[in-house]
Amino acid sequence: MKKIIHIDMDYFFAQVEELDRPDLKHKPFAIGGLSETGRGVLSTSNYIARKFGVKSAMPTALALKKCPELILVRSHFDKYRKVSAKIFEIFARYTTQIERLSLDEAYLDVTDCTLHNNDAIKIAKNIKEDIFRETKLTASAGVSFNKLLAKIGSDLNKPNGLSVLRPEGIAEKIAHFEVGKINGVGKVTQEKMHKLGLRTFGDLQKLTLKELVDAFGDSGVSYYHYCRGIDKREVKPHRERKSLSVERTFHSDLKDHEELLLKLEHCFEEMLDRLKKHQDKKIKTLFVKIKYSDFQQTTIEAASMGKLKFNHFEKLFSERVQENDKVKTKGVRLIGTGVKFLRAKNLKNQLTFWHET
Ligand code: TTP
Ligand code: MG
Repeated sequence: MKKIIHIDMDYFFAQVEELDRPDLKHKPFAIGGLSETGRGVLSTSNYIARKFGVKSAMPTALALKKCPELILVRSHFDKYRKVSAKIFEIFARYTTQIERLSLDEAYLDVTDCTLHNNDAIKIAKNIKEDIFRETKLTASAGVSFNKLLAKIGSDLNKPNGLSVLRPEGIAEKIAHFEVGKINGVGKVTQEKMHKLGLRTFGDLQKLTLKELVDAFGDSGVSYYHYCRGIDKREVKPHRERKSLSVERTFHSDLKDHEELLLKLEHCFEEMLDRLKKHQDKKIKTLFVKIKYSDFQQTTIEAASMGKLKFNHFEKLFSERVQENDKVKTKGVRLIGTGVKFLRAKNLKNQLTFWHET
């Protein structure tokens, strides 16, 4: 049987900000802001603000309605990256089997860890203590025999919690858990389950495999096992994403400069949208990719110049077109914009994490 720990920092961005602003500790506050247009969403909030119904990803304006006293604090990703690097360095003292889920969250497979008599609960306690000693921040941990239950466990008594879910009689023990706790059951699936009268793991346990597959497709197989506390997924040491790009291929080769710029701008807009998920990473390089009608391909790169703007990409493209007129003679079959992220540092133990420049 495997020994898995899931660690998740408590109100992460907000807790980090508290280190520099102890005055915030007893007040409701959130990370995020209002743009000039009155829009903007919160990254997270402290537990005092949560009592008012303030949540991650909530529009700031709505959060202020729920909690007029809410103090808004700007985010400082460099600080969060530094703390994140520290906690992953701590994890690496215990195992090389680390799967990074985000800046503040990871699965650790400690099945082969020789420290603390290979006692997973003691290991989790020690990790939490190391984190607190070295960062002054609290984390919550879940200890169990698979990923699903370790993750559920870390959320059971946040903040500063440690929960253990043992294998004996597990299906009964988890029968009262809400279906939303299942990995991959998001809002949409949750609503679908609710409509079918499925609110808890116990409700799911009453269905046959076939009934679950009929209702939820392939995912139904996972739900069948998850609702009984069975999860065979391995902890996968994380490979850091190195770049992100969006490209378009055309049915007929394009030659018109203005038209190509328009397509390039569409790529850029979609890329901006997809980059929202990667705000924790630093962008090192911008690039434009062109594939000509004869399949010859070229990439034009430049160092990042702060805030991403379309005219940086436009310039890269236009300069290349001026240099050689393949665009006009051959035509273009694919165009795209992309960014490369600051490279993750490769440590002795193969763990990658972010370092500051
Ligand atoms: P979470 O671990 O989901 O939340 P949290 O650490 O703030 O609070 P909890 O105690 O419940 O674990 O996310 C970690 C950080 O990721 C969070 O501090 C801010 C960021 N984040 C966003 O920017 N937007 C989001 O929608 C979410 C969920 C998180
Ligand atoms: Mg967290």
